[in-house]
Amino acid sequence: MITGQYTKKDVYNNVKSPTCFSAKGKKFKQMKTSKSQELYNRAKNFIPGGVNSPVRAFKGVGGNPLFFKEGLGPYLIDADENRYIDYVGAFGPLILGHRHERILEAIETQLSKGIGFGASTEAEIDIAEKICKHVHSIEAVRLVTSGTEATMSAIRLARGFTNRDKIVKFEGCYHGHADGLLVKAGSGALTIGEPDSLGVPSAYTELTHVLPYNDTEAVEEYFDAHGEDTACVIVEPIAGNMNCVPPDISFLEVLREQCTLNQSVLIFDEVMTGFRVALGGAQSIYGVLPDITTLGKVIGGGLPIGAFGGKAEIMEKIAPSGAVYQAGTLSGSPIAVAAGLAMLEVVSEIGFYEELHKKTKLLMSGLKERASEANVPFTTNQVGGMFGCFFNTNEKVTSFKEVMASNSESFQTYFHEMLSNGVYLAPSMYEAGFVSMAHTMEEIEKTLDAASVAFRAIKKN
Ligand code: KE4
Repeated sequence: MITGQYTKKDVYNNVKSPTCFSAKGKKFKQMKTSKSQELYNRAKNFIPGGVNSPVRAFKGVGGNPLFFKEGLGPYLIDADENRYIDYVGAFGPLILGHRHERILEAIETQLSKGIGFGASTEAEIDIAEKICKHVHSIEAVRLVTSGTEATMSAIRLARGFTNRDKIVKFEGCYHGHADGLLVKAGSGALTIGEPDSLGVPSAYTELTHVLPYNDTEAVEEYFDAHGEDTACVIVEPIAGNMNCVPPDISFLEVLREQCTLNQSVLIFDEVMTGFRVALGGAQSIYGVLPDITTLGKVIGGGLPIGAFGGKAEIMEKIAPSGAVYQAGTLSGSPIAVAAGLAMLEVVSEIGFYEELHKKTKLLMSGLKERASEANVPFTTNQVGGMFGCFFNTNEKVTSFKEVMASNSESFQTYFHEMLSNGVYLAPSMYEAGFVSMAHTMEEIEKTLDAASVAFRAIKKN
């Protein structure tokens, strides 16, 4: 069994947990979070909104954000020494859990040789080779330092390759905060109710066409009208920023067909799904290959990284081999690459994704069981170790409209009940959840007990 490299005693000995639950999931005590509150008040003096990324501010769930000080395996420990089972995993990168031995070792080894050189290293070739090996549509890849840089660069490349300006994205999908992509965006933009950001010139957004996710007719109609002016389509092959909404296979197939027909570039934004749902990413599950893939999160082992890669004939347009400029001071950071290489080694072990899928499936079916025991309308979506939970319906959720119909009230109760029972979920009903390889049956059982308390609280409201 591949698990996180931490021992239970590390978690239980050095952290007192004021919250635990009886076998029946009865909550004993509330969390004390005064230290987080104090830090939040201090943070607001120096940081806009007191956070360095909007979704962390708890705007989507109410209350004040927690400040964390430590992670260990599947656990997070906050400033008040409360311990939580973590299903955020830094929003996807920590597929092995916190402080995995192999990642720490790789970072320490690299640190002993140097942090960065502003010049090329052999390890960058190694990770590029691995990415090309595992993601079959990628023949050449450029490393950057965030998902936003990856998608922004991929779009510039698609425009430079096709000499066209129009782009297509999908409502509720989030591709980072580059100007032209902050149009009906998901994730934090949706959470704080600003899917279209202030400060983005209309000249940018006029070039961005937004279509409904999973709507093949809308795609065909769009291409009939604008196909020859369209540089690219960018899509999350599994939407993870309007909660978790898997694609209808026909949707991805029509995108591929229409882009080929119209010589537009198909970009799969796999920043979240890359090496998360399968070794070859979402594209290897659905059997639809894009022209460019963007990556991030998992490939950096938790350190700042992004990447965009694809067909050699497209990638060679990128400077210095081509005329599409793109650059980055810390691109290919030796520390991030060392962590990423260690990560890719562990996730490519036989049976890794099958085991992660199995654990996540157990959690999903357990949640549905507990919800129906409490008579709460509830459903889940899952792909590999990535999942989404929806209230107010027992039907499968396949579109942005259905996500928006999900009950935010119930989600907020659920979030806070789970939190006070030692389970940390993303503080927004528009985020996906993540199980890591460090989560064991013990954490899943405890999560389900906490969920029983939460579903009963929803029923009572
Ligand atoms: P970053 O620039 O945040 O590294 O990546 C942007 C991005 C691009 N594409 C996809 C599919 C993504 O999910 C993301 C970032 N994901 C969000 C979580 N849903 C980041 C969390 C945050 O904004 O704090």
